[in-house]
Amino acid sequence: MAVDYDSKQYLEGVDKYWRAANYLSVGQLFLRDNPLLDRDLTSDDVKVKPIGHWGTIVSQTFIYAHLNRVINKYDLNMFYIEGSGHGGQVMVSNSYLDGSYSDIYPNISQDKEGLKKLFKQFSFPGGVASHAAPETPGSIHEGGELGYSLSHGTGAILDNPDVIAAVEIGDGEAETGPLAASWFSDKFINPIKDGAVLPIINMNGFKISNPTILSRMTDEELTNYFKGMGWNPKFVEVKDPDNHMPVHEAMAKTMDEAISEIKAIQKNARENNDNSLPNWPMIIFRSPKGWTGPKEDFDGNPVEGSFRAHQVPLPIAADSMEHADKLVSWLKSYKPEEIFNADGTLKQEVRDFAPKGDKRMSVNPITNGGIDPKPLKLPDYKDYAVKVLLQVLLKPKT
Ligand SMILES: Cc1ncc(C[n+]2csc(CCOP(=O)(O)OP(=O)(O)O)c2C)c(N)n1
Repeated sequence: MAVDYDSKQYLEGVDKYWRAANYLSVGQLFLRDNPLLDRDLTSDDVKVKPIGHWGTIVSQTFIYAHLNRVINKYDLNMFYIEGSGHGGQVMVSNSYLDGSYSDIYPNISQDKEGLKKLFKQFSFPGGVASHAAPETPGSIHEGGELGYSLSHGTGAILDNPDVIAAVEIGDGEAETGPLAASWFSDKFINPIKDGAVLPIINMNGFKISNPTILSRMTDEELTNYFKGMGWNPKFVEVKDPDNHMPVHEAMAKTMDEAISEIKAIQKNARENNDNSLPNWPMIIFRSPKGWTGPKEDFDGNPVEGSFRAHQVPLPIAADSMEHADKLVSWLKSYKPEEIFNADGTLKQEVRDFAPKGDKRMSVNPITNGGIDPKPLKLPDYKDYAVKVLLQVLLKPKT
């Protein structure tokens, strides 16, 4: 039966996948045991020192789930770049959901024991980095030093006409010199022989503790700014943080438009041998920092939609369990009973939603040495040895 990728039912599947990625991401931040919360949470279940980032996560998992939808709908060859690389859980959670994480690291199995290890290893001594790191499936971009996401995405699609780089860019990252300059990377993209980049600004309003410049600009100002640099911005906004379906509908429609525009640009260029520079689509996604997380801290200060969401948003740890019930209710808000079977395996419909094989962004060949990897053409370094030194060393003793 043909799948209707625009139906309410399909978008509910996108929502479930998104909730699954969010559950895994919060679990990685705080837990070292009891991954399914099937018994009361004790201090032995919680990390001694949770370290990592929260604020960027949920907007990115939302983007990622919708990229999976368009990969499925249009059979795209796409990979993901996480500009705000510090949300390391995003790519780990998504590659666990699509199965590639367990393929690559079989000890992180698709069951309760694997979930426990997945959670424990994150940002933990001897475990995995809290940034998108070289060991993260699908990662070609570390992100620790903000600013290079768009250049890396553009570099990877040159001479790869079928590939789309979906590049998530933080509005804080967008203030770095390298990122601000890299909007002009579109001038190097030949629509006939290169692929495409789809920049998606994760506009959550904050760069750690300060508001961002882009978030203070109106839609009209942003449109003029980006149009001038050769882009065609489209806006998606979370108007009510607790009402998710309208945002799914808006993002699905906007992603469809963006993919149609990329396809139309490439079709025209390739059929008419037209290598003139088009305005490529991009998406500006406004959402609260720390979306779906705790609304307030224990002193009543706002967390969701504020700078307080940037890193670990609640002071819960093995030796600080007083408010641990807040962590449990936060995790349960993602409805884990709809995501996991009792043994910790993923429900079939969650598995089914993920793209298959190399269509998974976590194992796109681009992110693993390239589509057609060839050794670098390097000169023989010995030809460049400093001869004067050699003469001294080789000079026979008299
Ligand atoms: C070049 C550089 N400058 C500063 C930092 C420190 N830093 C880490 S995260 C961050 C804020 C990033 O904000 P944004 O890109 O909007 O990401 P998000 O809000 O999604 O976390 C900053 C300034 C950095 N990592 N790299």
